Amino acid sequence: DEKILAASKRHPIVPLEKGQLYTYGTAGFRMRADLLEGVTFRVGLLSALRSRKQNSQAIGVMITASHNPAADNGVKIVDPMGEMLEQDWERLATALVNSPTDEDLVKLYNRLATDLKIDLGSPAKVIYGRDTRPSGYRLVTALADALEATESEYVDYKLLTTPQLHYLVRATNTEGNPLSYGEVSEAGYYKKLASAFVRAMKSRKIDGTLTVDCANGIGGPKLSEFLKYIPKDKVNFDVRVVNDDILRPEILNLNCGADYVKTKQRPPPIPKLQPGVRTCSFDGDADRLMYYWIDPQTGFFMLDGDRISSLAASFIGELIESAGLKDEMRIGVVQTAYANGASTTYITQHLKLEVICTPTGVKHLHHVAQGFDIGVYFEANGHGTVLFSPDALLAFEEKEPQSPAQKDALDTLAALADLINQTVGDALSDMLMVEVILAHKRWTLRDWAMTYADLPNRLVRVEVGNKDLFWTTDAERRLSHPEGAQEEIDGEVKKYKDARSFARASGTENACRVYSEAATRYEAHELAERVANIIE
Ligand code: NG1
Ligand code: ZN
Repeated sequence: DEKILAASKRHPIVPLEKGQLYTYGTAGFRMRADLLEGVTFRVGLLSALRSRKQNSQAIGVMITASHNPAADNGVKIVDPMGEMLEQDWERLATALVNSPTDEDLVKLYNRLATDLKIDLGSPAKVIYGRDTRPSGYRLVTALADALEATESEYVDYKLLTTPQLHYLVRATNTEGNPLSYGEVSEAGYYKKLASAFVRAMKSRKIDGTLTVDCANGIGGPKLSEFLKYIPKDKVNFDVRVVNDDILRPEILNLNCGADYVKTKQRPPPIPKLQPGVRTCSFDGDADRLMYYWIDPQTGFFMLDGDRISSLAASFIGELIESAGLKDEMRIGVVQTAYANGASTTYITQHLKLEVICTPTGVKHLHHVAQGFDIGVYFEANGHGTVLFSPDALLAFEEKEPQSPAQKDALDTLAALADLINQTVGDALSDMLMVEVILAHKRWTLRDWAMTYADLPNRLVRVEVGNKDLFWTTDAERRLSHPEGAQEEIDGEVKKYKDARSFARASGTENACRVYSEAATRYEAHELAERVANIIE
């Protein structure tokens, strides 16, 4: 206790304004970096408890604020199989971090150990990494102090993308067993992806150059490193890495990256995008992906998370059919209320696949996707992945192919299951998946874009006095509180053809968001304004 107390005094928590709490939200604790040192120390204490509770398996801690500005940072915990922290423990994280004094902190730490029957004498292991933010170094020092004080073993992987840390956690905990996820090293991650990429391509050709905008974040150097692992004689993958300057931290996510492209609906101004060039953007910690190009005839066109999701679902659906596994495999797509209605219609009516809608936040989507043999999930913002069940993996390995075409389909499915990050959305892995699919289908981005036409839509942020007054039901598509608000929204929606609109409190900002879709751009905008007026 004395060690923890002394260490805690070196990393004091900054008191927030009266009535405000630090909260473990969808992305862990995320805020201005200068508030985070004490928070990170306390997260270190919790991760040590979590490891001891999970039979001494390794727990991950990632220091990143993703697509947020350079002055922010964040800290989140990764569970043993590389998944997000179990929801019940988010409450514990919030409680521990908000302990008013160092003494209260130690008391609560011990109480949690007693209540949860955690043996503080058992071994604990925590592994961690950080993105390129300059504040990250100070934060991992606080984290290491907590791990020293709790006598936990730890490994500092230094600079990593968020999905790499998730990979390393799972690889660490499956090392040497039949379900091994891969070599426990950053190189192991590259080797696994490169080998799966080559197998999935199987001498198919990739057309032209792919330009990758790395948001001036950690994705830049990691992508360049990965490219060295691709055998040039097996795959012709011509990549141009841009916005990969991590030496000037102030330009991280500035006028570039997946979030910029999605919210501004335009390409980064630098480097100037030439018409016809296939391009994609990562976000600052490389877990989100957006594809786009400038069509010489029609201008800028963006392929977001909904498009990646429907592309993956359509391709995997076809492979399952060719592999003769259609009757055994349940394929499903998981979306949130922000998915464009046209994508949902395309997946259900054209691809004839099941779609489930969940609340915002990838942990919800991930959880539902695990219920399928093959579960495809993406948020419209480009964060997502495809999950394969143990039964699906076994079928790809063990089914006796009846024809060369069937064998090819089974091999491609097995390669995809290795290529696609099974722990969390991963921009690098998702990008390779998209490249594989386009090469197999011999599609350009234009062909991909032709699959369906998005409904005109609008997303607005609305400042409200108290966002906690807004309660939702039906996967956030309807308001149950304040009373009468939903009836008013319904009244407005009814006035438009093919329209849909909903309002909800943001989980990451102090505001509400209103989303609307309608038959024309003008109507979608007008409807959003009207619903925003109801909420204000
Ligand atoms: P909130 O602030 O709860 O709307 C946003 C994104 C989510 C998700 C989280 C975490 C939108 C509309 N919402 O959530 O998709 O990614 O941030 O990063 O894009
Ligand atoms: Zn991110």
